[in-house]
Amino acid sequence: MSATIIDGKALAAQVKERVRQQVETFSQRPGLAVILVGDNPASRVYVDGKKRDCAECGIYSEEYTLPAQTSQRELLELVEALNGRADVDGILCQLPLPQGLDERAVLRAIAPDKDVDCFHPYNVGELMIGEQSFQPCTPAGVMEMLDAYGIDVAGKHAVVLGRSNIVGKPQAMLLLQRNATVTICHSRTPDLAEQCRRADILVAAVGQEGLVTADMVKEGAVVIDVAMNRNAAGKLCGDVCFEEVAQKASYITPVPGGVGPMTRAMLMVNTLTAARLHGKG
Ligand code: L34
Repeated sequence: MSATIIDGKALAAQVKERVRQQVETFSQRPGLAVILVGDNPASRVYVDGKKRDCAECGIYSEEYTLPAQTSQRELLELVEALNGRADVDGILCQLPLPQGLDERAVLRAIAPDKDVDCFHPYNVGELMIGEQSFQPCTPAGVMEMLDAYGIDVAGKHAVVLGRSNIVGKPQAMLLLQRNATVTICHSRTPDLAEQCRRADILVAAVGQEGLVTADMVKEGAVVIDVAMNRNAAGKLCGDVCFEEVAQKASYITPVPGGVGPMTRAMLMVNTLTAARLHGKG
């Protein structure tokens, strides 16, 4: 069997086109503020992509590029100022933050109704009870991919590799909301390969090149690769050994061109949602 490749780039374009059409019907333009602290080159690429997406969707965007030496206080003051602005519906502070800045405090400072990442504890709590306004972008992008390819989640066994607050944990929640039976595996899981082999849907979000090999995948499983690693040659790659796993899986996502563009597309959806919350729709 050779897997169908899930085209995240094409799907992201469709999602963004839907957002663009919605924006056209709004009385006021949705706005997104993106904060980038320090000079992480990967973050630079992602933030540039997000600004491009905003332009494509007709969403107003502004970027705040701050030096790595920025103080906690300055950063919190910026967030506060953005919280108070009616033209800014969404606020995103790109992670990771440089050493010395308190990520937790910054994420808590963003007004929950502008928290388009869905990282504020209030929104994380809402997600936990299934009443969320926002869905975290990367896990939501994965769900959108499954839906778009007609992959039924209910009753399936989903195995999530990784338990980060950004991906693993919220991904498990979204899968659970859709009636999957969910197993979360992590660095202390003793029988990782065995757990993976039980997965109908396997989501890898660890950040370790070559982690998922073909022997860990059940014949016909759906394999979603969330990771964004650079290999020794400087090439982007995920956690999954793509070529060999594609021989066994029914569906598989590539890196790049898979979950990454979908993460960005879902940010546009969340910004639209925020603008609706603010009465612009
Ligand atoms: N606050 N921080 C906050 N929100 C987020 O949602 C993120 N994330 C993660 C890192 N930090 C964050 C992102 O934006 C990861 N992430 C992200 C976004 C976009 C892409 C990858 C990760 C992406 O566009 N990937 C492209 C390739 C980009 C390249 O050439 O380097 C792809 O095709 O996968």
